[in-house]
Amino acid sequence: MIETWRWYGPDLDTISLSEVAQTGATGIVNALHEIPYGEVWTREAIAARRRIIEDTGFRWEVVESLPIHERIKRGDGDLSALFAAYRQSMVNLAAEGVQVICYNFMPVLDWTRTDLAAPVARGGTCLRFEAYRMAAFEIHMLGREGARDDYDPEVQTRATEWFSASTEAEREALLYAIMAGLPGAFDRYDINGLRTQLALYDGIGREGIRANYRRFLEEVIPTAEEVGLRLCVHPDDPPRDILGLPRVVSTAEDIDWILNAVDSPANGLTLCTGSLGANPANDLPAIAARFAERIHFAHLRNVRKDADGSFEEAAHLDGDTDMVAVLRVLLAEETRRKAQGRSDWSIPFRPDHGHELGPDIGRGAFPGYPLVGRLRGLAELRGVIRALS
Ligand code: CS2
Ligand code: MN
Repeated sequence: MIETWRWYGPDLDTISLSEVAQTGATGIVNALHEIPYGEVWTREAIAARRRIIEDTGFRWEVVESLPIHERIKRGDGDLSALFAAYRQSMVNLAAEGVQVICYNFMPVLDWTRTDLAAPVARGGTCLRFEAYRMAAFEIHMLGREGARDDYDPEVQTRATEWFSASTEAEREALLYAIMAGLPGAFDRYDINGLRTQLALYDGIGREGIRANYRRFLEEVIPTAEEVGLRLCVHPDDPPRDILGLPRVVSTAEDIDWILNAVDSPANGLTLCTGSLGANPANDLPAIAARFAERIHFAHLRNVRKDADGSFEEAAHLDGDTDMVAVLRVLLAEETRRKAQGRSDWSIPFRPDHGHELGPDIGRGAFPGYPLVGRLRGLAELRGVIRALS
């Protein structure tokens, strides 16, 4: 397995590549976050970033993400220029030697949490999704019609209690946490902005989003095949509908649909054990085994779930997912690829999120992306991999 580290680039990340080098990771996961969604990543811009990465002794293993414009997800209007731009960025990345592209197909928001610094029992903080806080946001702050139907009466009662007692600052913090999932160059909405974005999805429905997704795959996968790229979709986080938006990358059935919509090795999966793991129906070792051939990238992270749909990010080997079993599946897949004579048999993975620990606190890393917390995760995973190999 190739040990990688997500780095947000020279302008956005507070962690330097020389610090990343000390973690032992050899690969970098990076994106040109400064380029607005829908615009071409030029060969020059990619080459400049690549030089920075390679000059510090790393390889740029994976792009995360090459973002998909909301209009593509909504199937809105003439999309030919957007598809052409996406393909051109892919061609430019391939020309610069980057072979794996991670993306997601979540409408409006990327990952969603209600607490960015929830306390962990022995100290440090983690990201947490609290059902009643999400309910408070949707029902009392956003005023989304139908939101009540998504929550148990008990959760609704707690939501009302929280909201009635909350200060302006606490509500602001909740909005900020919910909007925090999109680091880099992105739109961060206020309540009205979010309402507007949600309204644009009115009437599209699950089948509509799936149709738009199929169209995207049909537009880009042939190019990926031509230039030797592997695309890999990142699952929804959390893996269920939120804010009334249908999500189509949440379960084994969804993944099966996607991989068959355009049946090509270039159409693959980012196995994010943390995202998928937040849905009790998702059996991670089973999902890893079922789709092993198409896993081009792994995000390894663990979650601990509560009965009401809340969950928090546990340490990498704790939580509800059997990480050792997942790694056993991935290592077996590598052996299979090697036996086929593939030169790209080794699967890149990264510790996807970590707790803020000790010196991380107050350092201002992107939520989920501190130095020490991720180093702890990487080191634990490295130990499991070494032992299983
Ligand atoms: C990441 C996602 O921080 C995370 O949880 O795994 O934000 C991921 O980068 C995107 O969904 C991929 O497009
Ligand atoms: Mn992930």
